[in-house]
Amino acid sequence: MKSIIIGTAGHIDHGKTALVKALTGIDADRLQEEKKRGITIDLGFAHMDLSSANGEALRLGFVDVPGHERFVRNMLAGVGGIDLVLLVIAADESIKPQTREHFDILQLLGVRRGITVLTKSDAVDAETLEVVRLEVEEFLRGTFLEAPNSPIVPVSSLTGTGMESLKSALASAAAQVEVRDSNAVARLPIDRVFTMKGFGTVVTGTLISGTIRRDDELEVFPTGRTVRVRGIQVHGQGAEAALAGQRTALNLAGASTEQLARGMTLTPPTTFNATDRVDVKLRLLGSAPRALKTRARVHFHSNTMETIAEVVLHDAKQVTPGSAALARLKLPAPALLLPGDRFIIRQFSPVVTIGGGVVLDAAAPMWQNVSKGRARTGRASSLRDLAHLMQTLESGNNEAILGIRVTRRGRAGLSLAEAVAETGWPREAVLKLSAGLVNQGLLARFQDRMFAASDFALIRKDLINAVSSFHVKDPLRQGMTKSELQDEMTRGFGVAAELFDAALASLVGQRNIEAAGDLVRLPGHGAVMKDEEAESKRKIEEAFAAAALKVPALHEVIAGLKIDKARAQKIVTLLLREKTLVKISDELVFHHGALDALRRQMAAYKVKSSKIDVANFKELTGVSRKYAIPLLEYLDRERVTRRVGDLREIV
Ligand SMILES: Nc1nc2c(ncn2[C@@H]2O[C@H](COP(=O)(O)OP(=O)(O)OP(=O)(O)O)[C@@H](O)[C@H]2O)c(=O)[nH]1
Ligand SMILES: [Mg+2]
Repeated sequence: MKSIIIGTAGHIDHGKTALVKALTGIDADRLQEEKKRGITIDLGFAHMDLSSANGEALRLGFVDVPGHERFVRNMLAGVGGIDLVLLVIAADESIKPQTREHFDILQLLGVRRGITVLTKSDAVDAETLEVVRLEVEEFLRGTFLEAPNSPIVPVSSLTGTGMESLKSALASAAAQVEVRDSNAVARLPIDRVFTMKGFGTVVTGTLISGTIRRDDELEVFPTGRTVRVRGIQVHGQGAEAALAGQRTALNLAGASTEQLARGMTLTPPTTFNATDRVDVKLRLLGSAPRALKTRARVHFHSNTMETIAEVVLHDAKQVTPGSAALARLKLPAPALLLPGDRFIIRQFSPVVTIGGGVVLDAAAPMWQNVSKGRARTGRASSLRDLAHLMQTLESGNNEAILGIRVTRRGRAGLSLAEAVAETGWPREAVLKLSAGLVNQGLLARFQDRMFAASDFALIRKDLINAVSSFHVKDPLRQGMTKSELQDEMTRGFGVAAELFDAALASLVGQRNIEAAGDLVRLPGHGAVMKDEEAESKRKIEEAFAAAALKVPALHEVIAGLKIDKARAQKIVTLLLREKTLVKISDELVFHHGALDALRRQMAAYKVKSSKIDVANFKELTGVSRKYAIPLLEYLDRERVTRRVGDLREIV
């Protein structure tokens, strides 16, 4: 059975609630105060079954909204999830302020279908009814409710006149409504919270996408609490699952009514992130009293949520009435918003509806990162990037949107889970789009992370460059370690390990780079040491080994070699890195064998005495004071000895 949500809209007292009752038999005014005052204050709900002309069974859920100008915010919490609208205009009053305001809101929210109902037809004569109909036709010209696509149906809820034509108009409009995607990620904006005797906490809302099943765990946004679905009712009847487009009541475990409120949203756990900044396309109504300046604060309404937002215009200082702009909205606290979400803005004071728009990006980068990973040539170029980004996000071309979302992450890439969180698309949909882009050579995917193909190509070049310049700088080493190479690449910007590993593996696979154990090098750089250098290396090592603790001055050793000083210095550095030689002070370098022998001497001495002074040390080792002091300090550092006054304790 197809489920459709129908919202009412229109000026106060024009007969919305009476119409819903005439159709469904249900009085949607459920509050005592509403009954007492005869007006609707908060949202009301009703439902009915209908079959369409072709026999399809339809389940219609009604959201009845208040018309009073003071309760527009309640109206806004109700119209977020509707599929079609009944625009209610009383024949005896025609178009009034909230007729206009509600209709503006419907258009800004992108409602695409509806029926205009002229109520109270019994209260006017045929001539007046005709005049009002003409006025209304004029009012609706060029909009989604333009006749004859959307009919104008005169009715009387009092006498029942016109109800049958309204039902058949409803059935044909409902048949045209596209079914919402129940395979998408579930999202239930909460519009009511209450306790039910014997059940506990109950929340209701219109399930705007996905499916919720009994026993599902859900995350509450923005609080982060986890709740469990104990029971489900759809349109007032027990159900195993609620599907997108259905009025849904959930009996929840894990939260009390105080911990839940209208405006919160339920989703599968750890799927989405709340955000306090969104990039949007914003339209200011032609009827807005004044231009909207950048940095202005407005009331912000989306789905059932309401908050305050600061509007920062991307490409202008102000938006004039009737025009549109790209903007970033800053929220005082994080909220769950996704691309495609519609919103309404109302002037801060006095509170009137001035515009609305659509969220393009709820994972909007911070300003300073707008052109992350690329050379910034100032705000102008980042604005161009941004305009391009926004155009793509607005285009509805999901492949291009995924492409741009991946590309802007540069070498950090975008994981499948992050893509789901940014877009609200199910993982399978992301996988499919990503496979298409990989086939076209635009993206590369390594494990669960996607990268722009151009970034993959660039990092391969950078890897080769880094290894070649390593060979130039350090010609005597066989290669650089993978972690040195990774550090070199990561300097400055984050590089995902998946990208580094894949790029290196592909270079090794194509023999652009050679891997030997943990070392990587350019092919042919394995044994680069020339004979002369190898001989010099051996000479240096031998000179130090032979000298034991009475080491020669480094410059003397170097002077005795055939090669130039700079090369010799490199060889010494190499020997130090290999730990063949050990530097114990700026002046003194020893062969590691000599130092090992010294440790053994100290261990042997300890048998005789656990303490040693400088004089005894000189005697034991045969070195002068110039060597003894640095050597003892070295032994202290190595914790072979411990200094106690003038003595050393051997530990
Ligand atoms: N004669 C006549 N009166 C009607 C008709 N529909 C509604 N009324 C009366 O108009 C008054 C307002 O009707 P409601 O249905 O409460 O109006 P509403 O649009 O829901 O008002 P709010 O929710 O407060 O905006 C009530 O006294 C109704 O009895 C109709 O078709 N004919
Ligand atoms: Mg009402």
